[in-house]
Amino acid sequence: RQFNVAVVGATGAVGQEILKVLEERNFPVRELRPLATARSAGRVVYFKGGAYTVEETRPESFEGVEIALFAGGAASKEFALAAKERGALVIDNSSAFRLEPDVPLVVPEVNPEDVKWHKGIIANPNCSTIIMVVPLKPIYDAAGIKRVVVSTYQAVSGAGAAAIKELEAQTRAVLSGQEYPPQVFPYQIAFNLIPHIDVFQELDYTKEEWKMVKETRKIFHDDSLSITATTVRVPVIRCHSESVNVETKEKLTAKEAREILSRAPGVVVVDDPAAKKYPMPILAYDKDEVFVGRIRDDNSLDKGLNLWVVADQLRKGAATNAVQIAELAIKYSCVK
Ligand code: 11C
Repeated sequence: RQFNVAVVGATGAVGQEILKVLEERNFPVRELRPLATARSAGRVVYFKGGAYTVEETRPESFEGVEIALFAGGAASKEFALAAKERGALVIDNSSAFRLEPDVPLVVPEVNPEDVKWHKGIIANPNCSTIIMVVPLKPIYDAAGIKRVVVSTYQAVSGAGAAAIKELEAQTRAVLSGQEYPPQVFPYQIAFNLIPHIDVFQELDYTKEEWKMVKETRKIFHDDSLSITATTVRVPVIRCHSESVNVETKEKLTAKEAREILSRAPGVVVVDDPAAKKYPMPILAYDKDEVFVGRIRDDNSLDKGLNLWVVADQLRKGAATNAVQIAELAIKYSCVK
């Protein structure tokens, strides 16, 4: 069976990646409908050798659409329900529906079965959450998890295509001694770090930090999981990195964790300090796997591990995870 597929936000950083992933995985597309805001309508995108003119997203755009992949942003709140009402299965990469009780929040390596109870919308988690939970899952299953302390090093492309331009242009400007006032970020990002992603909320944590806490609990169906996060923007174009400290319920040595992780789906262990092998953004670029290294026993805890995790957040953190969800929905026969 083939499907009529809409991609909403097709010209953005995530939308472009969705088109690429659909093509690479030979997703069964009968008809492709690339959609975007009025500002981007008329632009041309490419899929399987064909050129497609992007149309402005309207409620009627979803007539006959069976799967609607929303890249994220304001379009989800505006059009996801219109797509759902017209019978499309919405796979949504925005934060609009992730914590709604009747919307599954899915990472296929962690909670694939949750796809089965969807009521028209399945949410794709935040990129930093996805990248963390893929390697946490095998540890959770082997030893239980009591607490996670995570600090992120997030690439500018997480904030969209305009943010990439800002880092590139600002880096050139700073190197030539010129001013380049920040537009996307609150401060200069070139040659800097900004410990502030999304808006500040309760207890002075940012929304990005709360996403990592609340989404992880929902994906694991475990409200007892203690998680605390600090999320930081770094001057890297693509691929998020995370320092993850895990306190397990049962003892799991670094050696055991390395073995378990090297067999885990979606994970590649790169961990050979003597040979200077560890994950880095330049290694994870354009890859679908989550790379894990620097796996160590926590010297300060009896049952603790340290991990260094890197993944291409536009792929596994967004586009690939969304397309994998669509593939699962087809496999479980839950697309109308
Ligand atoms: C960032 N994680 O890197 C954000 C982008 O909730 O899907 C994704 C925001 C989201 O800025």
